[in-house]
Amino acid sequence: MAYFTDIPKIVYEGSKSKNPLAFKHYNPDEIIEGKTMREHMRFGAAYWHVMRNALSDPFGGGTAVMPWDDYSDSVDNAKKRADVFFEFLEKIDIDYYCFHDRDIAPELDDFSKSTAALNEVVAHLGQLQQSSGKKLLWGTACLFSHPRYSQGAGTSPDAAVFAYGAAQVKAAMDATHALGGLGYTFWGGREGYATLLNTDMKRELDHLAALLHMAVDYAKKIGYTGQFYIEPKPREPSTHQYDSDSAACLNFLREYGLLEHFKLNLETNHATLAGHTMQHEISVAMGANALGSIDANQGDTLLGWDTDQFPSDIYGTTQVMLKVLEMGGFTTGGLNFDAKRRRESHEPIDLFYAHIGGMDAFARGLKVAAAIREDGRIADFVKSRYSSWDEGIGKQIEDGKMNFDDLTEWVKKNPEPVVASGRQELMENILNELL
Ligand code: XLS
Ligand code: NI
Ligand code: NI
Repeated sequence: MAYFTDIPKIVYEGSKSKNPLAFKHYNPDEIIEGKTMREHMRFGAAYWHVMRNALSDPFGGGTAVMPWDDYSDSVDNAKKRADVFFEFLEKIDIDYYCFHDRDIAPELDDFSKSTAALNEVVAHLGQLQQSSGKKLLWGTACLFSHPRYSQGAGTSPDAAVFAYGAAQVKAAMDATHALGGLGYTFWGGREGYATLLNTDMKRELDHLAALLHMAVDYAKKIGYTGQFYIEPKPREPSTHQYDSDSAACLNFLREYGLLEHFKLNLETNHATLAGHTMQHEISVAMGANALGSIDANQGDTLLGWDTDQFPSDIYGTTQVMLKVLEMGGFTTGGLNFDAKRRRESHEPIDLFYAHIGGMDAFARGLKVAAAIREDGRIADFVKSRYSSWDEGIGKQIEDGKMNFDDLTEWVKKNPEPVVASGRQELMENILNELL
């Protein structure tokens, strides 16, 4: 049964179109820097936000109208939701999706029953993927909603909870593998602490690393070759989360010998919560060759929490796409809309408006980023700003040929340095000129 019968397949109509159900900038077949927009973006939809987010907030219950859902924990209901989700993917023209185990299938009253339900829904999703050509960008296990995880999963003080979490990850990895998932993500929702008065931080971190090592070993065992990701976030729900930002994640992965097995899945709103720009988070990850995938959303600077809004800020999408182009594009990753409608946007059609807006915002970002690269003035300025390192004393320092004594001698023989302007305003002017 079709649910979005009144909604046509969303197509590109160009920037003059006033049709709210059309792309104004996302033209999937348009070639930019030698690749189609579709290939650049690799858009994904988040099962949890599209199908399972009732749009509640701490002050009130859900508002979302979901006529297809009977709100039961039956496998049939779960399968019906999957059908509706694939109808949505088809109409919005999004090629990839992401899920948590507990979004796609119900958590029942014991582990084996939950896993059996998961496997049944996975078989159904496999058929839907087969007939539609849609692909799984990444899967993950929800190790933060159930009360057993209230004090963490991999970092729980209770070893029995760790064991449960590990078994759940194993089942979610099996599901991801069965569906040909390109990646598997760990977002440690409650892998952190509320107070150090009751916490053995070092021990918890050792345990988290042990969980990730077990996942790497299990992937080898079953022949799963997808990419593992960690998704940083500084807080919420935990007061302090161990994977707080790109730098903290990279340090953790290095310390525990995991860096070769993991990349980062970076989310814009999490960067904001960490007090960084997304561009900063991406740059840190790229410095370690560890940018894997992106959870595309944005926060609201007037609210201090993870509002998961659809991206509409074209400065933001431009900066993300500049970095993605600089990296040479995604390999396993993509732009997954980890974004939800506002509580007030409760009608099913709002799902379409929301994703159309996000896709168009990224399409504009891509076009502006490509224009900035073609224009070349910003890149030329950066190159010339560092040109003192290309020869003479700079080159010798970079080549490791200088020590403190050599540099002291050099300073004595040379005039006082005269630093050139950083030209921030000029750079901003050029960006705005091309926007
Ligand atoms: C929550 C996270 C979550 C992860 C997947 O803030 O963004 O949605 O992406 O567990
Ligand atoms: Ni996310
Ligand atoms: Ni988030």
